[in-house]
Parts: sequence; C-alpha cells; structure tokens
Amino acid sequence: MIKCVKCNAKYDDNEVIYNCKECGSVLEIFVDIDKSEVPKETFDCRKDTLWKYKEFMPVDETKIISLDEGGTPFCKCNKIGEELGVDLYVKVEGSNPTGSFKDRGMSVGITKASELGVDTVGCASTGNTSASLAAYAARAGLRCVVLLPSGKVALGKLAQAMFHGAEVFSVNGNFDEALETVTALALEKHLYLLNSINPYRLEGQKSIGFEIIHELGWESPDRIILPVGNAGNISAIWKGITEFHNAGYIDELPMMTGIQAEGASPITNAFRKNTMDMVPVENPETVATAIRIGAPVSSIKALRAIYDSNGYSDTVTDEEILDAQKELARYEGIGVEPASAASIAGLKKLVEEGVVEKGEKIVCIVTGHLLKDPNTAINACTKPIEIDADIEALKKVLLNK
Ligand code: AN7
Repeated sequence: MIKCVKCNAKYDDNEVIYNCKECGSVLEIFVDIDKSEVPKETFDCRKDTLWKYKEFMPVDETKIISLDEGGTPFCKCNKIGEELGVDLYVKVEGSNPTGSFKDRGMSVGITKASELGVDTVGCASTGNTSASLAAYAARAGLRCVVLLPSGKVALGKLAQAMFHGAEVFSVNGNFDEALETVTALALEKHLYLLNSINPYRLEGQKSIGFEIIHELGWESPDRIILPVGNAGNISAIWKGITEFHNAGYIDELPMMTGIQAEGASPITNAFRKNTMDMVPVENPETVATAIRIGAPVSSIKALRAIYDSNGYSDTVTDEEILDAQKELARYEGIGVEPASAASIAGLKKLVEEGVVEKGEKIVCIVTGHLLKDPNTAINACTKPIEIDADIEALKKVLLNK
C-alpha cells in the first residue's frame, strides 16, 4: 500500500503516483513485518546484497533487477575515531556497482518499473542518480532519459550516464529546475520518474539502515551521520531502522544527524528554527555538487526523521568538506567524493561543539566513490614530479627530501 505521509490517504501499490492527490504531500510505502513472521535469523545465510532483506522489499520477487548492490564495507575507523574520542564506523557506499548508494534505490525502483511494464524511465540528477539509473535501465532494457544541471556534474558521473546509453540532456538551470522539468514530463506520463520522490526508491535505500543494525549484531548505533541533499537517503535509512524496531529486532534507535553544505542548507535552516517548514534556498552553491540542491523533495520525511530520533542537523563549509575528504583518504584509506565527506566534516564539527558526546558509537555514511569527481581530487593535490626513467634522477629527488 502507498500512503501519504501527511494526510494518510491510501493508494494501490500499482498506481503510478508521486504526490498525494488529496493534499499534494509526499508518499511512502507501508511495510509492516513482525519478528514472529520473519525471525532475524532468516537473513543470516543469504547472499550479501540488499535482497537479503527481500521480505521488507515491496516488489514482485520474480521480477528483480539487480547488480548485487548493497552488502557494502563497514569499516571501523580507529585513527579518526580516537582523535575525536568516539567509536567510529564508516559505511562505504562507493563500493556499490556504479559507485554510490543510489544503486540500492534503483534496484528496487527499476524492479517496480519492470513490474509496471513501463518502457521509459527518467530522472533529474546532480550526477549519481543518473549514473545509477542509466546502468539499471540498461540491465532492464528500458529507455532512459536524464536531465543534468549544465556544467555542475562531476566527470565520472557524466561518463557513466552517457556510456550506459542514457539520453542525456544538459539543462540551463540548477538541479531543482531540472527536476521540475522532468517531473512535468512524468506527470504527462511520458516516462516513469525515478527520482527519490518515487517512494519505491527509498525502499531500496532503507537497506543501509538494515545492514548497519545487522552488522552491529542487532544493535543500534548511538548516531548515524550523513550528507543531505534531496533528503531521500536520511528519510530512507530512518524508515528502515524504524521497520526493524517495529519488527522487534532492536530496542534502541539512533539519532539521525543530517549534514548540509553551507551554501545549500534548507533542511538545517528549518532545524535551527525548530520547524517543519522548509524554505527553499534560491541559488544553492557548493564544491560538493552532489548535494547542490535548494528545494529537497523529501524535506518533510527528513525533518521528521531528525525530530523523531532526537537527532540534529548542521552545515559545513566547502573547506571543511575538502579537509575531511583528504583526512579520510590519508588516514583511513577510504576514497570518497566531496559530498560524502560532509558526514565526517559534520562529525568533527559536532564533537567540537559538544553535540556529539565522547564515547558515542557513530556510523558515518560515505555516499559516493572518490573517482566520481576526479577533477576535485586532482586539484587538491600537488602535481606529480617529472623525471627521466633513470635511478639516479629518481634518487636525487626522493632521497634529498
Ligand atoms: C554522493 O544524484 O541528488 O539527500 O541527483 O550523490 O538522498 O539526496 C545525489 C545526492 C549525498 C544526497 N551524497 O542524498 C542525484 C542526487 C551523494 C549524492 C547525496 C547525493 P539525498
């Protein structure tokens, strides 16, 4: 069943609908499972993908389109953790098939598209959604249309969307405007929209929450910190964890902590005013182009997740993002794109401010791979030193240092 998050209006699972017909709000899929029906041992001996939790995935099991997404690394990060005085784990979503967490949502979203029998799918994207959709549409044999904000999509993501055969449009405008355009096309039924306004997307992404709980031995961390752009992922993870809680697998819940870039922070602005009313940011700007979003469609769900979990939201500067990206790469060997590093930058800031307490068990979600944005990585480094292919020349530079 599809349900409106605001007025509780209900819709059939197979209705193609993106907003409530009664009140215009966003929708979610109602899933209610109890441990008496599905004991947690059910998940133990299955292949390590998100479909391990298929009982919680509201799609036709015989139609699954998958690239074995999910089951991503869960790395203990002792160096950064000890420096900050917390017990730190990093969930490495860059290890998904196309290099970001979006693959989880696309696997379920494209499975639903196949179930519905649509022939064309589409999205607007700051990059990762389009890369993922292009790959999963290819696998399902569907036509794929993507709209990207001109000049603001990192190179790796653009390469992926193009190479997997999507029809790529470069829009004169930002992500929010591109999304408005493609949504209008979807409402005229020319394509099936697979942005996170489509509630099936979040059903896949909630598996990040499942995996964290499972990995920690059926316990909740104290806090989950992640970057927030369109605000789908924080909503999805909270939904997943709430479902595991309702099923009776866990007793505690984590504080959901959403980090935004200073130049694109409508969710944090609302949190600071302690309101549910998100005011869009007109000209969002940040080096973390993935989260360069001014009007997040899932703001209601995200703010609920933050308030209901006694969580928090804060901003970080571009400089703090790039510093954290480098620290993660240099101290822990984990290469992430700038947006992902907002979680680590946010953790550092919240420790300094005393919001995060010493000894907390914290999971930071790093959402996309370093190679997504090679230009930003290269610009942050000094150039390689040119030498002749000669041991003396090499020694001269290397040993004189
Ligand atoms: C690496 O690809 O919105 O808060 O169009 O690529 O769920 O939007 C990407 C978002 C964080 C924010 N980290 O997640 C898109 C897009 C990375 C991202 C986010 C994105 P949401």
